[in-house]
Amino acid sequence: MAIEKTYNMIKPDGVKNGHIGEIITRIERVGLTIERMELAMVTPEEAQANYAEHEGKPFYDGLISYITSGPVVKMVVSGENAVATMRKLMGATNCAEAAPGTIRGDFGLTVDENVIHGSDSVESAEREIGVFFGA
Ligand code: DAT
Ligand code: MG
Repeated sequence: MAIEKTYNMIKPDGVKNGHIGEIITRIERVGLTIERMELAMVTPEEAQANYAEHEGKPFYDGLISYITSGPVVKMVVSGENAVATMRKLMGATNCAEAAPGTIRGDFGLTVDENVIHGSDSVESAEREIGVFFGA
């Protein structure tokens, strides 16, 4: 058991399609705590830093232009096993494969507009929180 922090972000399609409230409800309902939250545009610099591991992949340019295309909701979420718990709530990367009842399964249809971002480890979370909220 471990109290962790994770970085989550409701992506431009989630904001545009009006799912902010429902997603926040799911995070609170499971018992996690939203420590910080801000509606903002992602800058190209932040996008490149967040997705550095995907540079050079065929979907990279589309990913950067999508994530910078409209406002997002940036969040620091904390609680017991927060990283894995948020990944479970999010569902599989491709919305078409994400189970019903998950955020991606319920609010998206494709892999390139998949509603929400979540850190994949405690180490990634620390780095991503630094990118989006500063040290
Ligand atoms: P996750 O967001 O589940 O951690 P990831 O880190 O592998 O997934 O990829 C980051 C984002 O890149 C993902 O949320 C959507 C996009 N992406 C991943 N694979 C893709 C693909 N094959 N085609 C288009 N976009 C993709
Ligand atoms: Mg990832």
